[in-house]
Amino acid sequence: MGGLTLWGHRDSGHAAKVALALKLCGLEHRCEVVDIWAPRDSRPAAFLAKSPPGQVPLLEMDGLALSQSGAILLELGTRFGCLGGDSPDGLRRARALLMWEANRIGMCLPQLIEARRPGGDPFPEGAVDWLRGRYAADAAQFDVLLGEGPFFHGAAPGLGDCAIWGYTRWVAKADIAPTAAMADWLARMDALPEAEDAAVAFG
Ligand SMILES: N[C@@H](CCC(=O)N[C@@H](CS)C(=O)NCC(=O)O)C(=O)O
Repeated sequence: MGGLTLWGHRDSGHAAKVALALKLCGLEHRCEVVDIWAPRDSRPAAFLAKSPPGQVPLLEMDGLALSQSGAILLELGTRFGCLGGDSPDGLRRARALLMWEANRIGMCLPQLIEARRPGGDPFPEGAVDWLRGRYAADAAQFDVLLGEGPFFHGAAPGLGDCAIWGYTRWVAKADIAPTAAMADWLARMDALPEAEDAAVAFG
């Protein structure tokens, strides 16, 4: 089947990053839901055939099955010349922000959210305190990286904004306070009609 198909789930901030990028780039696509809380073997065979780890997001494009949210964002930006992918400087900025997000915010916040999920596996003693301490460092770095803004890529949102939005929009679910700069940036992001759409892309 041609066109773009994004497999995701409403609880996946990683899938939301890609949904937002697709919308901001104005790319027609369809969304398919995978129940990430169901056993892996029960997920659709068509999905598992293309995503051996059985994880979302997975983007089908031109016969390719693309995984890893950051890699998908870079593919979209460069292939379609959008969200900073259209210039060497924009792409350099995107790469740095995506690596930072994956190592910091994108590691810490999903785990803090998971630690509070009713029915989730308990975390080892001390793990949540360690994650909260790590988040404090992430939040300070967030403010420095955002700088004068208004977006991480300057006047308009780019690939880095999509990546960082995926989980920072759920700081309350992690029982964490945003910095003032983060709260202002989140308000700007959430005011984008594309972000409103991406937030409900999987129901
Ligand atoms: N590093 C991956 C993370 C992918 C990931 O952890 N996906 C989760 C949802 S956020 C998932 O599919 N979980 C179900 C499972 O692992 O079985 C990315 O950036 O795309």
